[in-house]
Amino acid sequence: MSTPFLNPDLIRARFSQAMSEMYRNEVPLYGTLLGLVAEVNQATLQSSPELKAQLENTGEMERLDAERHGAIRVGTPQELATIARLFAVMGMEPVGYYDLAPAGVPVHSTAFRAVHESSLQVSPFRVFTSLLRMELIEDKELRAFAEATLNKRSIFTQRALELIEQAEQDGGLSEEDADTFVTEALETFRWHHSATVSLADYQRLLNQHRLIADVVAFKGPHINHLTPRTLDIDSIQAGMPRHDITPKAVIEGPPRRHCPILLRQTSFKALNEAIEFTGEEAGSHSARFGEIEQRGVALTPKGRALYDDLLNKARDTLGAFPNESNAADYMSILEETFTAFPDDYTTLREQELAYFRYVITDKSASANTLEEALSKGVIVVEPLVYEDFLPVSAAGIFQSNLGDDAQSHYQADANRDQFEKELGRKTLDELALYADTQSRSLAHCKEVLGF
Ligand code: OOG
Ligand code: NI
Repeated sequence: MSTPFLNPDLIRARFSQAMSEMYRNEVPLYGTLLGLVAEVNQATLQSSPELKAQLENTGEMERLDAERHGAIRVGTPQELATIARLFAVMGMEPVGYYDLAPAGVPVHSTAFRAVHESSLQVSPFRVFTSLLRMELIEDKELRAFAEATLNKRSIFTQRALELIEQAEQDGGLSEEDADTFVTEALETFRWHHSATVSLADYQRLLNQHRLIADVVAFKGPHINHLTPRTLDIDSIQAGMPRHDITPKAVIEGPPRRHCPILLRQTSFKALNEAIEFTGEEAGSHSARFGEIEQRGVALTPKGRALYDDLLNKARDTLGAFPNESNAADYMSILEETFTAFPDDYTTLREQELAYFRYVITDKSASANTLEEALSKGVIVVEPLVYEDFLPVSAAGIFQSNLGDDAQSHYQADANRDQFEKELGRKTLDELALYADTQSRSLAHCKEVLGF
């Protein structure tokens, strides 16, 4: 039966495309970056037929060019709860909880994304969404000012709010309404050249924390970066200076490997942009930056524990926060430390370190056990791509564009319960989602081959 509604996955795909176009117009350097990424991806596919085949088999090839994530920072629980409803219209749910306070950033976050493998294939678009932790503004008077300022703003258009409600009540949006929704929703993420506060108040907020000024002083949660996916992040890191882009000192995440795991990321510094403050005072603000990511296989809890352990070891060995002066040392320590992490898919699977999709190659064949089917080649395994984020890496990305003054630590504890209360629902456990996808693929194989 056909429904009168446009599939939420297609709304998300259209929204992601519209967001990319808006950002390309607003930040031309993002367009430059997309060009570089397309060039490197092309070259990587040409030189690695094995990788090309893997991406074709898993359907990742089709999503590669459309693949990106973005990030926003909201100011109040109401904004967070409504953002969750807005993303739900596009089939995006809050996955994971990230506490950034230990890294000196006064926010906690989740990632809105599609959760089912078939939806991810249509559009893997994700938005890393942070909520300002008001209680971490130490200066009471400034906190009251921030609260009052945020309570005055409304970050959604009237029409967007109406369409969210309509989608909730009717169970979806017609194609025409969906297109209006995309246009209206986009307004929330737009950059504004004018601030809602005076230059003096902006500076008071900035002195407390650059991120607090970014959240409080503007009309809405402008998208602060959009991140394309590359197949070779080391080439991008090396290629950026040739395009007059200066990358951050180190690539976050695991080192370069034969079988990529989790997520590697690099970024370039935020642009300094002219802003008009209230009273027609001229000033500037930097918030928007560029980022590139390379995704690898999702890890099981056991694999993730090993990753966290090795990353901590590498950082302890370095004995300092990775920066320009120790970047080469850090990269070689990281490679050396991660030799303890198996680097072939067979071992990763056998030791239950990573998640895979089981795919039948010959439906007419028979097998008595999974291992038999695998050894006969009747079933092959393909790595499941990691769809989420990494807290230590996210902290590094925040810090690279917030400046050195942000390398403090907040003493506050993580507060997932509070976050979920304000969000209006629970966040999903990302590891359970990968386990579900893996078991669905296995169940299908068993059903067809009858073992
Ligand atoms: C988000 C930083 C984190 C990532 O990819 O880890 C992030 C922000 O700066 O708002 O985007
Ligand atoms: Ni990012």
